Amino acid sequence: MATILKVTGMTCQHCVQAVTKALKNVPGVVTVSVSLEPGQAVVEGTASREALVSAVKEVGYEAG
Ligand SMILES: [Cu+2]
Repeated sequence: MATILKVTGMTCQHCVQAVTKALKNVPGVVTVSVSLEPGQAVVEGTASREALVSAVKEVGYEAG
């Protein structure tokens, strides 16, 4: 099941990598695809949307 998050605050590929890494560390996540433009993350796996959003916030970006 894919979860699509809108991610704001990313300005470059470094940000994309930081968000990708944070999401991959959430238990239950299988694959992560983050794009800068538009700011979005597509996450496959069993992690809850809530857990994904808080992982993104922890590294300094906004997600919803
Ligand atoms: Cu950046």
